[in-house]
Amino acid sequence: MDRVPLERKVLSENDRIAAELRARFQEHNVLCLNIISSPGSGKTSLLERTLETLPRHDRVAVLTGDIQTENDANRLKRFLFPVKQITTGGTCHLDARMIERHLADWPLEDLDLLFIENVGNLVCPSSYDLGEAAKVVVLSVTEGEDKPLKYPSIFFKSDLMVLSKIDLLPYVPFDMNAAAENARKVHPGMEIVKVSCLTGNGLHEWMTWLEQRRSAHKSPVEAVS
Ligand SMILES: Nc1nc2c(ncn2[C@@H]2O[C@H](COP(=O)(O)OP(=O)(O)OP(=O)(O)O)[C@@H](O)[C@H]2O)c(=O)[nH]1
Ligand SMILES: [Mg+2]
Repeated sequence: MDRVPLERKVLSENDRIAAELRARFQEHNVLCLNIISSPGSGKTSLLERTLETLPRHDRVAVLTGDIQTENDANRLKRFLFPVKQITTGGTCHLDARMIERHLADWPLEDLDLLFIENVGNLVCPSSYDLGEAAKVVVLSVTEGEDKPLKYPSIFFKSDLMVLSKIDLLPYVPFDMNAAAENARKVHPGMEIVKVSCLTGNGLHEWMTWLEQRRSAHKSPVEAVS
């Protein structure tokens, strides 16, 4: 089969499984967020700071994807929430089948929030729907403010851009306003938070965004009670 029809077939099979996952997340009221960035932008660090802040009784879990190693899962397990590593063995993105397989022994009725940390890559993960309610793209200040223009797909598809490592701003030439402008050229009205996982600056804005998404996601009955 030619490459293009084959790719199309793979993506439509992925979309089918992702639609099933989305329906299951909705049925059980699980908010699923798919966190995407280039390697090393600070996805796991953001999750570490998030899990550290959330109350222990919160029904939160993480699936974290990498090509190799259990490193990220080991970092995140310290916070005592359920965490599983997905090692893709070479694939540059997670797909819906991997999520389905790794959720098989996690009853969704026990969860309210599922974070998926995608494989570090700004390109491939943007084509693979994982059934998430929203994608979140992380861009660190060491990567250059032009990245939303160079990799528009992921910025277009993400609800939120987390500008990370802002503690490094004194040391790198990075124009925050230009980065925001570029992101909003690709995705008008895109929400943006600026954080440092090192100093904790801006994490409050991220947690506020997260809590707003969580309460908007709850069923009307739950939200009232
Ligand atoms: N200065 C600074 N360093 C940070 C910050 N957040 C993360 N880092 C560092 O950046 C490096 C990569 O962070 P990770 O959290 O592992 O990044 P990641 O996106 O999960 O990386 P992959 O999963 O490999 O794609 C580590 O050395 C972190 O300590 C930050 O806010 N400020
Ligand atoms: Mg990571």
